[in-house]
Amino acid sequence: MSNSTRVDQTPISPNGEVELELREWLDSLDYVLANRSPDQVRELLYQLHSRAEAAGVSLPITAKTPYINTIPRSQQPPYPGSREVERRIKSLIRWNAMAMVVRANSDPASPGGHISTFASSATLYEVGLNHFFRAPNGDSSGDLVFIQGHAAPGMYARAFLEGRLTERHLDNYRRETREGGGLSSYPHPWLMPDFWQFPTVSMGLGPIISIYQARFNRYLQDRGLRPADDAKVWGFFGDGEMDEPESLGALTLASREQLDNLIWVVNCNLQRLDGPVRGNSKIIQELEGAFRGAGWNVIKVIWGDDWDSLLESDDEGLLARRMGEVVDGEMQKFSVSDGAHIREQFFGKDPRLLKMVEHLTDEQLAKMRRGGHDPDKVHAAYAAAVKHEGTPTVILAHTIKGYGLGEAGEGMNVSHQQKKLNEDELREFRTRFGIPIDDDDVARAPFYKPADDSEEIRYLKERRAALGGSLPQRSVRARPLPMPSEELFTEFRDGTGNRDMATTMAFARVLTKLMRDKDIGALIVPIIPDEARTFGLDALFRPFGIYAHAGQKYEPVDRSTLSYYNESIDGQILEEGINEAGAMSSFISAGTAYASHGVNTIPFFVYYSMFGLQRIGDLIWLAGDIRCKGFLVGGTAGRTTLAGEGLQHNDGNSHLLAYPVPNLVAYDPAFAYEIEIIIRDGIRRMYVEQEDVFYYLTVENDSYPMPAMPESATEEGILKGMYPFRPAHRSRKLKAQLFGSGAIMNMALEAQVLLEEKYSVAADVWSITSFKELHNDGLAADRWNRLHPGQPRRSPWVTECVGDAKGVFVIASDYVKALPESIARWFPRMPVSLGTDGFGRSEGREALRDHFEVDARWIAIATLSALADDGQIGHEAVAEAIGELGIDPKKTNPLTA
Ligand SMILES: Cc1ncc(C[n+]2csc(CCOP(=O)(O)OP(=O)(O)O)c2C)c(N)n1
Ligand SMILES: [Mg+2]
Repeated sequence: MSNSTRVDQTPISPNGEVELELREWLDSLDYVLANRSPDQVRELLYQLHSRAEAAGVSLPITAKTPYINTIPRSQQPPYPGSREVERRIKSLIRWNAMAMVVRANSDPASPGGHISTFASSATLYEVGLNHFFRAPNGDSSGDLVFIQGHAAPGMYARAFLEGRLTERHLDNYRRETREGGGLSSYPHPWLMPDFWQFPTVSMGLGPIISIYQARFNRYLQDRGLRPADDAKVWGFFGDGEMDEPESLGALTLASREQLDNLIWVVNCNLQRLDGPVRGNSKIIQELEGAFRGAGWNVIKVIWGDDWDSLLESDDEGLLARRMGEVVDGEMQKFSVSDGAHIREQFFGKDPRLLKMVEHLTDEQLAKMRRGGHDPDKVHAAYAAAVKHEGTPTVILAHTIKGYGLGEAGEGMNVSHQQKKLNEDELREFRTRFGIPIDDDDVARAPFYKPADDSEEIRYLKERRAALGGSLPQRSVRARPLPMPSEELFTEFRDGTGNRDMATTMAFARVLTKLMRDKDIGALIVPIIPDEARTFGLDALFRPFGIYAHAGQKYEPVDRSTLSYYNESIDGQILEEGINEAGAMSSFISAGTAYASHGVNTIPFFVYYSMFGLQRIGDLIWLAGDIRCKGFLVGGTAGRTTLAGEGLQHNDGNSHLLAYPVPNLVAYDPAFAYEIEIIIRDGIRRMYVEQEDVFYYLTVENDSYPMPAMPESATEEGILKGMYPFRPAHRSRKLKAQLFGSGAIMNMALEAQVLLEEKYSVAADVWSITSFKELHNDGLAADRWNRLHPGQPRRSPWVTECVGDAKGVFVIASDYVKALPESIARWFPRMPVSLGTDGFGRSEGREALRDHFEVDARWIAIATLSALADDGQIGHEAVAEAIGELGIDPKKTNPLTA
């Protein structure tokens, strides 16, 4: 090895004198280690450290410990099971997992798959599944286990041995549409709702949601919604995955909240997809520093038992130092090198190290395992983690990517993409893991399952039975809710008279009533990332409390005010701070409690609408996959309705971004009664009918008198996305249909008056509550018609509503024009779309609506222009109106402004 790769070149003993002193100090330490308790030794070291600091000798601040196992052999508990039978089971699982991927790749469709992740983590899972992870059983929710997405083949292979999956399932891995059902590439509850609990394959999301899941489990207990238990959340993640900001972003929350119900296992195979995670340094050490610094209990599992005696005889710490100085890029090389190379390059650094291993053959040296492949070491770490109190634990387990694949990819940079094994490689794998498959057969990579009464299968089943059942496993444990009282949703049917009210206030009112309801109240989980005061939800602080496991250890400065910051252990509100990703993670935990805990909690996550679908869109996608329920509420919505805040805050995008999430039902309501009806129907669909959908609702801070629900309106229309709100006051020759959405509805109503009074156009006004619902409905009708030729046509709801409507059509919303465009083809003639494409501005509402061309005047001009195009009026009339209404035709296009 070249000198340049050494991390620390300070010699341990520059001269004999210092060496002697060191010896004496170490002897003293050995003495107290042998005769005092660990606490006493700790105190002694602390005093020494303080004395040195006081004398001006500061030690570098480091949260890192030497590059050796945290748990020495002397503290390892005995292994509770049969290592031999478990090894055989694990080999069978390894084989079948590998065979699945290899066979999938001989399929002409070549659907791919990954071998190397599970190959590196098989021991980590098997020790857990044989001895630790408890399945939901009876009243107990069991442990919640997040499985690394790319390790999915290992879980399928195990379920195959258990008899939960058939050979056909395995053959249909990544061929999900095949007859008999297939297996999804990765953990997706949407695709395999009885099997997978947590989607984990978008890296970084599993880590953050697991933290909030552990916290939510506490919340349920602290609020008396679940009995207290010792269940754990286990999170298995990749070392490369730790680079995602979401992975490490919430570590301090976990320690602050003392989540000792949370255990992470980071599979440190030192590799990601393209190459080493940290070629030039050490990922395990870096992570140890980050986790310890964040207050976690860190257990390093680096070396297997064949290193124990070497480390025990390493009196001078030479070996530990050598282990600590080898960078990961080189460590990866050692994992694939022969013994002679390891002897020369690793131990050859110091003659004393060479001497340590002179009794070992090259073959023995090459076989010395990493800790993550040693069940004893892994078991010791898990046993310590489940016992640990007061903080979360992370286990940093050193493994080798592609372990067992031999030449085919073990420890190689290409390992992650390795999907094929040639015949020799298959034979070698088979022999190494002792799978009873003949030479003639091995090339087919057949699946192998021993008889049901074989020792392996019996053992595997017995272990799972003792732990409550199979894992992974998902089931809906909650019973449907009864429909909440109708009174909760009728306050605004008659409007607010002359009293101004914003839709945000109307929403806050509905939420408060729900929370006060004796039946459903306790199930409501309001989640707010530091914007409660913005949305007027601070009034909830005092009566309902902000959840804090520690209670409130201080008197809040605003104690004397009505909406003081009231933290309490059974507080109902989750106030997440400036942290939309964390708040969304809480939403997901609360919105899936119907499955994971059998509790129908109903989350309402209220946030600045621009920081939702845009900022944390991938978490919202995950919420769809995991069949999350609840209401996302985008406050201060609408590009022109939120005044002053400007480009980064003015949301005209989110409703378009809601389109691709298939089970997200999105509404942009204008009036209070619409909100009541939408929320009531949401609760009915999600919690009474148990549909796997969730809701997105935008609310705004523009205040105006909330009208009574007009006679023309129907609940069906409100929920389907469109209904007639106000017909023209009188009949005219010129006719128009105006459509408004959200706060822009008021602009359409103003335009109605303007058109009638100034331009003799009779306009009917419609409220559009959901472009997305109208779009989906139209697509479904089109599809049905296409597939049922000759049968009576189905009409989209849009056509149903406006098929016979007269005149020209103009649609205006506070969102991008793609929304009205998406429903345009179901109108009897092409409508004009007005919307807010372009970057926002800090301005007042009126100026913004002029800038984006969505105010009453612009709606009127669009109407007149359409009438002129239709030959009903002259173009000069439009030109005149443009002048009259003070519209500047030379104004720049807001799209590019
Ligand atoms: C957000 C995201 N980006 C990229 C990927 C593609 N990807 C899948 S696995 C992988 C490498 C994973 O490395 P690591 O976390 O170390 O896991 P290992 O397989 O080594 O255990 C990448 C980049 C992804 N799944 N998600
Ligand atoms: Mg890795």
